[in-house]
Amino acid sequence: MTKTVYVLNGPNLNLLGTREPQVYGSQSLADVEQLCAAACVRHGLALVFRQSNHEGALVDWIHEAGRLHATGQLAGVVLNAAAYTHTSVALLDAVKGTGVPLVELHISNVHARESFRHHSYLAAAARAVMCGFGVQGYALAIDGLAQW
Ligand code: CA2
Repeated sequence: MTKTVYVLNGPNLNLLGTREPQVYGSQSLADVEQLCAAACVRHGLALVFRQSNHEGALVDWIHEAGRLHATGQLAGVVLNAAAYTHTSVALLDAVKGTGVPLVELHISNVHARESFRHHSYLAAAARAVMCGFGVQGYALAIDGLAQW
């Protein structure tokens, strides 16, 4: 049975490649989706790739992934919750409530940036945390969860 990877992206990541290239690089979110698709092909996984600027949409998609997890059809969730990483108890509760195996991902090294980016509500519920590899981190995260 083919398992599915959910790659979920939070607020403002639709702007990727348009501004702040020194922090986030110059590739667009569509380019990131291609990186993820290629990684999934390598591992024989199906891909669901989404972005939203709305916290509740991200919660709903974690629940959706949780239903696949309950039936053994989920490989894992790669979540770049963007700014919600640093604010959202709702996303933490969604991950805990569904039990989805989570990779928390950041394009930049959040620990080398402003102190408000150093704390993550999600890290406590994540199976792995990755940051600082640029957009290539998405493919590395899929490579990692494919071994779970
Ligand atoms: O490094 C990351 O991936 C972040 O999750 C990105 C978030 C930031 O709030 C986190 O602290 C770290 C910001 C995403 C906004 O992305 C933009 C990309 C290009 C232009 C403007 C925003």
